[in-house]
Amino acid sequence: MSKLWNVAVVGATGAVGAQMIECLEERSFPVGKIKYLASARSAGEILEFRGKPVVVEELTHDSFEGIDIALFSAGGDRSREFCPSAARAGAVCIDNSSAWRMDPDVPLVVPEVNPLAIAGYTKKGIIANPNCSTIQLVVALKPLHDYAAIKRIVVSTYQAVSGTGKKAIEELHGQIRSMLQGLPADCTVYPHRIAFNCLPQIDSFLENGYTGEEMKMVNETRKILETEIGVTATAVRVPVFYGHSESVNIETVKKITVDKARELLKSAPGVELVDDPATRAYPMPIDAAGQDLTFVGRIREDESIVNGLNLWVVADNIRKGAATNAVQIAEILIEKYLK
Ligand code: 25A
Ligand code: L14
Repeated sequence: MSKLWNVAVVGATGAVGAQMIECLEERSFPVGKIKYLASARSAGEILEFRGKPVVVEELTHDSFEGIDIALFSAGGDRSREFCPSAARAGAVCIDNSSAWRMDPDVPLVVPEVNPLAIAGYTKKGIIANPNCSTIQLVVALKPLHDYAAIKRIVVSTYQAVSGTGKKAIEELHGQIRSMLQGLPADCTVYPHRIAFNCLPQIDSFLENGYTGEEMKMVNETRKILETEIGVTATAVRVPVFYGHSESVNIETVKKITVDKARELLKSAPGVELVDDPATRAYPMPIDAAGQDLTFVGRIREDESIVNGLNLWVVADNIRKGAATNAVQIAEILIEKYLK
């Protein structure tokens, strides 16, 4: 029998943590011992792994003895504080938060795009999972970039509330229920009502007028594609539960026709082409939810420039945008690097 690995899920009670557990189960990850960690608030709660009960423990600096792989999704502050302890105890951390992504000694990995970067994990014992919006963007653009060399990316996102976690999912449910009864909607997670609305703010505003989410897409895309490509982003929250959508415009060095783009995307890893205007087939969050692929459609030439293309890209933000990507990294790690 092949080797089994001891895995800790940090933030096991959250939206992403729960999906990480499900991905480990679905993908038959060779788990030996499993450990669920969260805040003191959730300690003692009983969750399951492969049908057996697992008690949630409080995350402490001593949580990682004997752990081989630690999947983190409990917010950036916890990752900053606890990834170094986990790494010291010998665990490789795969971190979903933004804490380590731009650290030059931490690889930022999307398995379909830059799997070889994983080798850099030895420097700090940490591998960063990119922002959800960045992951689906680079999965769709990598084959086009390899063929035609992208010079500039203009992206606008339409992001689901699940990205913010469980409380935001509950907030949208609650607001819809209240409004249908003619009652006022409570806003606690977001600064304005999200039900039947769009919020052009994700994360806080920075000095340059962009939001944190927008600048993550700029910086992380460049780090993953290893270029100084021009990237500009507008990130918008929409009243969707699961699945981020993106309107993407690219300018390339070499000409790329719609047919060529379709051909490249048809055989691209992790991509499903859904692009048949005649039958009104295009990617939508209701179809992407629960899936691990990145869906691409609405491919058109940008007729306002010489070499330009428009596309529409949709993926499940909690799966490919977070949990699935992290478990895929763990799969490569045990196959190629850990002994
Ligand atoms: O800082 P970042 O990187 O920007 O990330 C911020 C948040 O974004 C989500 C994730 O939320 C994270 O907290 N996130 C991160 N990466 C993401 C990605 N790639 C991402 N979302 C999408 N894509 P989440 O809801 O998914 O998960 C939160 C988890 O973190 C645990 N946690 C919080 N503080 C902790 C901690 N774990 C250890 N130590 C700490 N100090 C959290 O566990 C959850 O698992 P919990 O025990 O705090 O919460 C369990 C339940 O309690 C509810 N709850 C939360 N806060 C309160 C609360 N109840 C009462 N009072 C509160 N103040 C939660 O709803 C949960 O059900
Ligand atoms: O940086 O609120 O991965 O939708 C992902 C979810 C940032 C917030 C990250 C959201 C987070 C984002």
